[in-house]
Amino acid sequence: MATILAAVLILAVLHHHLPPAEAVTSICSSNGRNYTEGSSYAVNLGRVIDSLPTKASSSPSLFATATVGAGANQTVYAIGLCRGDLVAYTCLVCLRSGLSDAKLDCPLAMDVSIDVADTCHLRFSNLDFVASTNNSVQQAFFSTYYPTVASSVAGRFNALVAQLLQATADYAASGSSERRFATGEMVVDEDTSQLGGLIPNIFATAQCTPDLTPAQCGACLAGAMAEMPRQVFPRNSSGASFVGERCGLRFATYSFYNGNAMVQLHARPQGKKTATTTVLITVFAILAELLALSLVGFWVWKKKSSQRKAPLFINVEDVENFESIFIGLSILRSATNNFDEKNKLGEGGFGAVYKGALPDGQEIAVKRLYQSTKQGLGQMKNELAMMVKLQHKNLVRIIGVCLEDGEHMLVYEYMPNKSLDTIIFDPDRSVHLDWGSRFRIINGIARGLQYLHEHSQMTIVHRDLKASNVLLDADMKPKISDFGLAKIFTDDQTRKATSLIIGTLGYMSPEYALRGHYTTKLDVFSFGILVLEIVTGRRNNYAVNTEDLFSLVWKHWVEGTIAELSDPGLGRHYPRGEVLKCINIGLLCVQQNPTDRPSMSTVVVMLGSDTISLEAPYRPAYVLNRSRSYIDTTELVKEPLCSEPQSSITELEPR
Ligand code: ACK
Repeated sequence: MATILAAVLILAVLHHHLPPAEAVTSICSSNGRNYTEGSSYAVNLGRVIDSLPTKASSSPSLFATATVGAGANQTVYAIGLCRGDLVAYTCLVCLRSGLSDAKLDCPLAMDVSIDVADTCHLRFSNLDFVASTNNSVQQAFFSTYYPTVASSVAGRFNALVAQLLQATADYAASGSSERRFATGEMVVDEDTSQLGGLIPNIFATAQCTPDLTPAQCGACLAGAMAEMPRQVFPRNSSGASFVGERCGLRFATYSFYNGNAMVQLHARPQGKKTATTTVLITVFAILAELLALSLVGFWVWKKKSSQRKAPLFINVEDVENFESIFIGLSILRSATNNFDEKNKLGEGGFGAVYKGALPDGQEIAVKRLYQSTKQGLGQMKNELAMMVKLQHKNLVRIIGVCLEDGEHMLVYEYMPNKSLDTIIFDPDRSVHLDWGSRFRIINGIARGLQYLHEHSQMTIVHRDLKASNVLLDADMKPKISDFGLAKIFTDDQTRKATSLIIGTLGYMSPEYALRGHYTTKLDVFSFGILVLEIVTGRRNNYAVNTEDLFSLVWKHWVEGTIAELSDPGLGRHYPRGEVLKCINIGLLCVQQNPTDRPSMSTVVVMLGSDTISLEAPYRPAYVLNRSRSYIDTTELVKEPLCSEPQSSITELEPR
């Protein structure tokens, strides 16, 4: 219990101070104008979407503008800019995924500004903002992975950040780099431990659109810098990005850019007052490095950056409001009418879930752990640890925790449309799920997984993705839930193995089911099954010994009769090309060899593009050694594992 509390306290500290952040942030402009499908604006926007990513990524400055069409509210103005340390391919993938996100996040909006994981920036609008050098639509973002700085050292930390940003901004604006981009590092040699917290090295980037003159760039960055004391510094955040149309700044306590810092500062112990500035003119070296990196794809880059962990320098004593994540038992009792059976939503691994409403009216789902299941407790702890660190629109949000009177409960946002399996496998409900909704659900799940695998500061494998672990909100947006089995991969791990295979039979990849090996490709496999289930409305009923769904799909795929398999609930009117694309992607995801399965980033790009030609899948093969002992999480409620020795879930070193 003490350990749980300690973990919870630390996690609570993190949670309380971290505002939600997502890998892709789309700002649907408040000018509020929408276009209609088929309008000139829609056609022109389609042209921009098709051309802008290629144009920007193939330009040496990784920047492009577009003006397509003529006439008010028919012309589309757009810009696309990638971070200056990227290579063309990474830039292309980033811009494409940003635009496909924009269509999902701001459907039919005429004016959208998009920031993709601090990696590229886009805006399109019916207004001619391209001619102006105003840094409009500027906003500060705070990622979930920036821990809070202990308040006793925050003043010093912010001062160092300001110094570093200024030097980096000056260098970007100086015109030394064609890309109007600079990277910086503050090497902190001072020991501030007596103040109650250590300050790690700080990293920064500054960038303007390359069409600005050095003076315009300097003025733009100065404007962004001026916002820092108001928008950023009061939050005591160890990182932030300040993004605008024409220029932006970012800092963090881990290196998030490629190559060496162009500007390096040294912070020496205070009193000596010798902050020396060494500007390293390393442009040629960096260009050479970028060239060498040019064959490395987006996922590799993201993985590399995700492996650089933000150092933790939180001072627990320093945080006043850690209680905020705790919700009192009495509150939850009254929220659920004393856990009335009528409020029971169902039972999941290790506990029952109840619907409730907090005093402020917020609807919640309370997962109440069955008493004394050691493994259940482990999973709950795991889930809590994951969920407070992860925030994404396609992951279910945790609201609080209750640990009173021997009760262990997790409180989530309530998802009124229940889990996906209650719809897609129910002929009465599935008729109401048209193709558009299904495609949005597939996209959302893909993005949630992409975030887990590649966009967060850690690599996380969910390990139990299935239709019943995808919940649907009021707008039928999907959110991945149940992180009890999820695992974090550390820096040097690309694969893990476990002696106890826990998961759900129909969704397990062969290498996991047979040998306990798992990588992110385990989730990709489960995702593939899920896609095939969503398209066909059929369950992959491996567990009951019927034909595997993917064998059935494969048979129809090669015979060219796949239409026979699509869910009758879809009716006759659905875009056949998109359905076929999803089946193709589903089949690629369930390839026997994990390396033949695409990464989730690739899946997201494939889903968002109508022009990329997909690889043809090999025949998916699956051999399950039934003599191995499995624990199917769907069975856990009926067979609680109270006596399961803790050692059996210890991870083994990769073989
Ligand atoms: O399929 P369902 O209706 O959706 O039944 C299961 C049940 O609890 C056991 O897991 C439901 N459930 C779980 N979490 C939530 C949530 N956050 N909001 C609504 N229902 C939930 C799930």
